[in-house]
Amino acid sequence: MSASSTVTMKEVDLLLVGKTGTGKSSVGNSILKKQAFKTSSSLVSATVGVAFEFSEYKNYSIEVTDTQGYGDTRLTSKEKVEDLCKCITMAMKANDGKGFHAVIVTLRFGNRLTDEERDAITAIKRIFPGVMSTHGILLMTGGDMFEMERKKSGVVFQNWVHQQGKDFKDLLEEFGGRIVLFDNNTENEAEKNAQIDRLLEMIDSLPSFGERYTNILFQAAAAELLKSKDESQDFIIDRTTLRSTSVLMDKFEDCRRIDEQEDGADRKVLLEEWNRLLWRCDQLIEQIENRGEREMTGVEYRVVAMRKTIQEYIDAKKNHKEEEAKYRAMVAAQQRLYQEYVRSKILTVGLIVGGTVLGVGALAATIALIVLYPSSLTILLRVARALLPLLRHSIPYVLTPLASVFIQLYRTMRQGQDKK
Ligand SMILES: Nc1nc2c(ncn2[C@@H]2O[C@H](COP(=O)(O)OP(=O)(O)OP(=O)(O)O)[C@@H](O)[C@H]2O)c(=O)[nH]1
Ligand SMILES: [Mg+2]
Repeated sequence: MSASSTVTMKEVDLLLVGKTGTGKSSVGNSILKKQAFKTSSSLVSATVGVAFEFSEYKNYSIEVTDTQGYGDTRLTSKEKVEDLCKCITMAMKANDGKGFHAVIVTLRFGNRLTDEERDAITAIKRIFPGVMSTHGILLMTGGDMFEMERKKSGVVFQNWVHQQGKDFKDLLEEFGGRIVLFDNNTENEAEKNAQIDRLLEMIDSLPSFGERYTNILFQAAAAELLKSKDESQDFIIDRTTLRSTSVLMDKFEDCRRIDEQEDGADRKVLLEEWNRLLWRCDQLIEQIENRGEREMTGVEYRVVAMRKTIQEYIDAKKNHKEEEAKYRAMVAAQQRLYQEYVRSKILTVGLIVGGTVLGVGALAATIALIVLYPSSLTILLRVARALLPLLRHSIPYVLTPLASVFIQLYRTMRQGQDKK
């Protein structure tokens, strides 16, 4: 187990509410850094009911609950408020009645604060008494549009906020002055992270000091949920598994993506990451198995399947390592042979050149001697005649080792050429 797997993750459960089309689902996707929720530019609410998803970001374990937008154009005014109440009750149930660390109300830059928006906020305040001051955050989407405006006017966001009318300022006051700008369309990774960081920083400094917002309504919803024990138990366990599975699957996809970018990936780090994932899968499977007799759900089967795939990846990596070691050894052997071949070639050339120089030198010296001292010819012939028997006897002793040296050299050269 590596050090990073022991880091305590800070849970942050967020509820997204607001008027239809203000960008709740897009904000959810930006916070989770994945396409978790369906978004649409249609006037009819794209999100129906509630949906939730999870992610891990830095040391935060984030859960986002996205809700159907307030102000669905298909509903009457009364129906809209009732609809929102129903939707938030569903969100509370989906959250196991634990409550939320922050309630994020979305507004859209460029949209006027309409009666519908005010209605929605009044309805939210009724459902969560006092929630805005302790847990509420206003989030303005359309950061890209604001940026275009800023380029023209030169007014930065905080100043723009102060320039707004009384209605807006009153609303902002209810949120303790907390407002954050989000550009859900940005492709800039640093900006994507910076806006999440700004939001998390704001959540960390809420006057609730990290306490979840739970009121009687939440508890009532939880009590209702827990009425039928078996059913609720299944729901709660599945949800916990779901949370971990969702995060693990994201990490699995990340690893797979990095793995495919063969060149950029640090093999050792990647193998560690795969092992860490395997460890987390094992933990999750242990949890599933420990809760006793109950058939596995589809999600749990996915965890088991994911574990198998991760193990296969790790095995493939290890095999790859062994193959790599074998290949390196083979390359080293070839290099050694090639060096021997080069050395033998140098030796051969040296011997031929040396022999030739010596031979030519000796011949030139003899000729010079005979020319300068003709009488030396007789002496030289005598010496040659005396040495002849000796030379005749020594030929096998000289030629045999010389021949074997040349044969050996020839063999080495052939081997070197074959290996090349
Ligand atoms: N330019 C721009 N468009 C955005 C931004 N955020 C969201 N949108 C667009 O606004 C439209 C509505 O976004 P959604 O996220 O579906 O809004 P929603 O509040 O979830 O809508 P409902 O589920 O219908 O209530 C989509 O076309 C988004 O692409 C943003 O920051 N900038
Ligand atoms: Mg939506």
